Amino acid sequence: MKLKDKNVLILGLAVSGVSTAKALDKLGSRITVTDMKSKEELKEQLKGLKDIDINYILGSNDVDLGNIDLIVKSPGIPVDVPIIKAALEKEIEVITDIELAYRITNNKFIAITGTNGKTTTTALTGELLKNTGVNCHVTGNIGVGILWEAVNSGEEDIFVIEASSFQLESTKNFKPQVSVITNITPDHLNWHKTFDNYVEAKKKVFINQQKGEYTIMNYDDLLLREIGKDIESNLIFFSASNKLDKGVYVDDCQIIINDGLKTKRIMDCREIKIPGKHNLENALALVSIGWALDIDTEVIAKTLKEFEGVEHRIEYVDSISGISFYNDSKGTNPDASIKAIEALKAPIILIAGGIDKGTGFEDFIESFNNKVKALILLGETKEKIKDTAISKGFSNIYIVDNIEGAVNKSFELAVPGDNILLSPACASWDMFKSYEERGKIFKQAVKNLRED
Ligand code: UMA
Repeated sequence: MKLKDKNVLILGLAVSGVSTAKALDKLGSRITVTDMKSKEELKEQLKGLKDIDINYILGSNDVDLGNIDLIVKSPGIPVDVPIIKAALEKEIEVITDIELAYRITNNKFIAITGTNGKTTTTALTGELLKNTGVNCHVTGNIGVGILWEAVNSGEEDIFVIEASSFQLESTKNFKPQVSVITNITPDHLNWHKTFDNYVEAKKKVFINQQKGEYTIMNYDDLLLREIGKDIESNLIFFSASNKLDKGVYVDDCQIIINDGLKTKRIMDCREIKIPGKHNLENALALVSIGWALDIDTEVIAKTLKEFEGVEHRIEYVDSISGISFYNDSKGTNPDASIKAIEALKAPIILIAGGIDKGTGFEDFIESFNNKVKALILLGETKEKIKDTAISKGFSNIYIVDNIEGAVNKSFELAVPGDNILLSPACASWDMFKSYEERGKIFKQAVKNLRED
């Protein structure tokens, strides 16, 4: 795609916007940047772009679209904001950064999406490729924004993308060599409006794929099993609970690849370092990716034996007076937090709450299943979660103002042998810049507790 001298509008100047601006500058575009935030609020971002010639419209998204050829929107901006509606009326194309990265490179893309497990599976895939000696970029919904990496990549590099539903929603030609959907449960309903819209966005990860490309999906997710019926590319199912006639599955704790004619044992699943059933599913997704890419199965097994997990995902932090702390700030929806509760031993003191994404908390509370002995709540959803918990008969609940208060309260309630788990079941944006910031503040609070 030719971008030299094109008038490109970057909508949103946060992580993705900065990366997009630097990349478009390198490609010779004429850049306009708009963000609702003021110059003062965007001080840091502007500092990083000071050497680039950019026409800024800050403090509102009130842009004259007259000469704009293309809009690259930040993933978090919903598609129904006035400026996007106006652009679409004028038939100006609106895309996200992963679509543009796909258009400007000839590299191989592996795109991983799903409600949960996508960060871990993406990180695992990055490790797998590194272990085979391939130069890869682990990016997308994680990291510094894909476009700056795209304009600085080598021809043979592989892009391993954690693709969010927000990013996928505004793709058109995007076609990875390998796509993965780990699972789909309700999330981001405040943004997508309906579960169907959310599912449709996720499906865009494979929608352009054809024979010769691979789509990998979780057979144990009934919705994905159904979606798999209409797929044109090579479909690989993986399953933690069912023996498959063709696919990747577990039999008597052994991970098996069945190509339809013969089976091959890959490893004992007890050798996987990262804990929990959900991580077994992530491991099976990885084995499927390795199979699709024809990677030596010993390298796949080695990767799973060595990988220690990602920061903020059921991350062990410390143990003080026999009480262990786990940071699962990446538990940004009920399903993710249910998996964290399942993965840890009882008794658990759970810290939860954050922004309201429109999902219910019934299943989340039901998953406590006598494992959670106390619930500490903060953030926008604290009352909503509290009401749901009480309606389900769970009443040992404490409301706090911030993470430090939550850590102190949980420690006060704990006895040796307890696990204190931050797994909010909600996104962080009501109180923090990101789940990473929330997790780091949690870890700092635990550190302060130790020092006290
Ligand atoms: N803005 C406007 N007009 C609007 C709305 C917002 O100008 O109408 C501006 C805001 O003032 C802000 C910018 O747009 O400055 C926000 O853009 P953004 O929300 O897309 O944030 P980025 O920092 O660019 O981060 C995005 C992803 N964020 C979201 O999708 C919400 C990051 O994923 C991603 O790492 C980054 O791009 C790099 O690609 C984070 C995330 O939380 C981790 N993702 C969600 C999740 O995992 O659940 C999907």
